Amino acid sequence: MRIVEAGVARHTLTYNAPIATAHGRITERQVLLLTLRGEDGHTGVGEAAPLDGFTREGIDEAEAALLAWVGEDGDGSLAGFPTACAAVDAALHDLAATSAGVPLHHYLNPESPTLLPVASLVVGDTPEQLVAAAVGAITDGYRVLKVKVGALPINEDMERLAAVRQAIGPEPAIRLDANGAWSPEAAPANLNSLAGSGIEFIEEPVSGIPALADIMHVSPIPVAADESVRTPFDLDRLIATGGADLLVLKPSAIGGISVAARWATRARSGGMGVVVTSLLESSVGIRAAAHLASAIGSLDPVPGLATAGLLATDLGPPLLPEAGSLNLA
Ligand code: OSB
Ligand code: MG
Repeated sequence: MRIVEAGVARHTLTYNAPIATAHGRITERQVLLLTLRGEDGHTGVGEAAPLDGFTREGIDEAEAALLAWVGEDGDGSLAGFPTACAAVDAALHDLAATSAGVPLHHYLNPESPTLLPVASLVVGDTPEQLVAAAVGAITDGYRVLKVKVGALPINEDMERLAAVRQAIGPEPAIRLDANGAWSPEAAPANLNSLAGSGIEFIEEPVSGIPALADIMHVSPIPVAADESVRTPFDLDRLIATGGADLLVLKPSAIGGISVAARWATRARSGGMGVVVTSLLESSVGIRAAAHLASAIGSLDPVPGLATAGLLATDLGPPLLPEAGSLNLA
């Protein structure tokens, strides 16, 4: 459809509590909202959400790329700007689905489910706060929790996880994310000490594809690659080295839902499972990722898309899970 109007606006997202990762604490960040209006009067929205340590470009570069794309100046190429590309891809898909009068996941795949169970990212500085968050998530209906590790000494992570497992019982799944914090030397022992808490998988226990491939063969916990894979070359390399059991797909970080769908096909044919997750962006970005997850049947492991509840300011209608699932109707 012909686009008759396009706008780019900067917004600040804030979080209810700082989110500690091994790359530092996330407290506040800027994102870009792209709004497109088609000649039929319908609008489509997409978000560009660069995040220090997780995306190649920053907010200024993403903004310049989007302005060049909507404007007449420059060639408007989005190559090299995956977060800007994700915004354009999402906005065009949103517009197409809205014009067709169907939810995006149905537009992409008429057989795809409307209810999407998701994992809850639970955060807490002290073991007590973490346990309270975990118990709260289980009470809310989540069956899968995610906990960040690697920012503290391993014995503290062990204690935190043992306390969470004790509090929630054996049934719910717990997945971990070390964001590449551990050295290749320390990782095997760390993985062995956490395995006792019954772990679904761990993202980025070490950093880089060669190190992931080495650790995967000795890890008692399935290994997922996330920020070590940011280009198609990385993906080819990961598949060729058999470097991970699972691939974490963040559409917002890798160029959007079309790119994520292609990478999912590649990863699956390489024998890997895929997990669609958020980049802690607003509900605009989470919504695109959720519809994609449904459309490609990325349901096991469940997507990590329950992060709108962590936002103190959001864009558009919040996409909040109910009883542990997102409703995409
Ligand atoms: O490493 O997975 C990550 C959010 C922003 C930046 C990096 C990451 C995340 C998440 C999203 O953890 C939540 C999830 O994966 O469940
Ligand atoms: Mg991760």
